[in-house]
Amino acid sequence: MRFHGIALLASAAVLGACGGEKKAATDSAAANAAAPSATTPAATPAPAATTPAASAAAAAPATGATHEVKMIGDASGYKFDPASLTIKSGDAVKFINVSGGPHNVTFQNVTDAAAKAQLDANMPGAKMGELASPMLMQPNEPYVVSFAKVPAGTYNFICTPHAAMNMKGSITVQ
Ligand SMILES: [Cu+2]
Repeated sequence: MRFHGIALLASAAVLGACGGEKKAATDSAAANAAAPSATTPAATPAPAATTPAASAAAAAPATGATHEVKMIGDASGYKFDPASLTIKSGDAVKFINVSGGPHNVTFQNVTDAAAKAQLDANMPGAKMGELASPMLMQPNEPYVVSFAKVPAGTYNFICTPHAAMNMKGSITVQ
């Protein structure tokens, strides 16, 4: 509301005595003020009040080492290799579609709202959904996830198309 007040003052100062223009600005400001509550009544109050950190998450570039995790589908089965690894805060993990794709990486059961928001923000590309990477279609196609600003903890993930074949893993951030 403060913004609209300032905008109106600015309009009045610039437009001076031009009554018609001033009225148009007033109508426009009124429409803008009314729009959010009319279109998104449920979403407006909750995020700001309960999850300020989550709503503010932005992609955080990695500042440490990059660890490789191969995505494999062959005669031995479907797996991430290594299936579990421990990294430091600020490191990144590069998933590589080695064989048997398409594969993806989908993190599951991330219950902490801030962790979920940061991890999701750190996952680039046209994702399949929240915490779900795009499908890696090409051989040797990489997908890099930064764990910068992701809180310490263990993050479990699956490959969505091969979940039934037990293609899963975990990353522990120290
Ligand atoms: Cu897979």
